[in-house]
Amino acid sequence: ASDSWSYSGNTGPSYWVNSYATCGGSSQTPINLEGGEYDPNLGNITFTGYSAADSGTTYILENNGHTAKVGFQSSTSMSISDGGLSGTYKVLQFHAHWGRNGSGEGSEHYKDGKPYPAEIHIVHYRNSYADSTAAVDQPEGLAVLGIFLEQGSVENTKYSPFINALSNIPDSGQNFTMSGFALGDLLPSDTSKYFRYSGGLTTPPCYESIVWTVFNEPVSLSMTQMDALRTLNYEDGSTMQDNTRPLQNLNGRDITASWD
Ligand code: 1SD
Ligand code: ZN
Repeated sequence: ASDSWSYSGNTGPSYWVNSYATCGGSSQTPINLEGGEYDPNLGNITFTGYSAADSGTTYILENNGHTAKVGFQSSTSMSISDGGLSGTYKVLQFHAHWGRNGSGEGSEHYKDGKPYPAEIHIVHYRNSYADSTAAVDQPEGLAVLGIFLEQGSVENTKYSPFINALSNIPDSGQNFTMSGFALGDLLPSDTSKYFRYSGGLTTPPCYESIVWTVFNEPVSLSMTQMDALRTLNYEDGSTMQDNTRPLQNLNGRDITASWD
């Protein structure tokens, strides 16, 4: 990627605000998720088209210099609704953030003051907009699902299509057309328990346009699967890791929870 921002040095997170003023806003992401107040209006999210591969779109895996991302064409039928969302949101892409090993920090959100070693983001845009570009800077234009990853002792075969394809995109700018798989395979088994708050993109230009949902239950990957993320390289050839923005201030925002 030829973007001028990165995760370290003089183009790192503390400098983003110089080129992207919104990164200095008061509703930024990520945050520590703690003390969420039960909101009975946050019922189960409805996942449409998540349970099988979508034959109407292509799954394009890309090393964009900041993350490993799987992008979908606008023809996808995959979407989410309900769960307190005001409308239907179509899937755009998913990607990951991770640290330097499988046991330490690496997630963007924290839970109760603690990070997980990695985090998946499934990005959706509101279907009342013509496309994701129109939605990306609008209030509630995007809805992102955050999934904490932890390291366990067994291979998670549901994640294998994504993890095993990473070997095709070691370097920035590379992409690879994957076989389809069920997006629902990325979700934790219990999707009824989640946190909700208003925030933004964790990357420049940091638009405050995201309805954030972060699931309480993490998903477990094996050490080998976690390590596969670190076989990718940044544009300068160094190992892609610690692609996480530091915690941002809550500034009085409400964090709500879907469960008691
Ligand atoms: O980092 C992603 C960025 O790549 C883009 O997908 C953006 C939405 O357009 O979202 C951020 S994030 O907040 O999901 N990390
Ligand atoms: Zn992200």
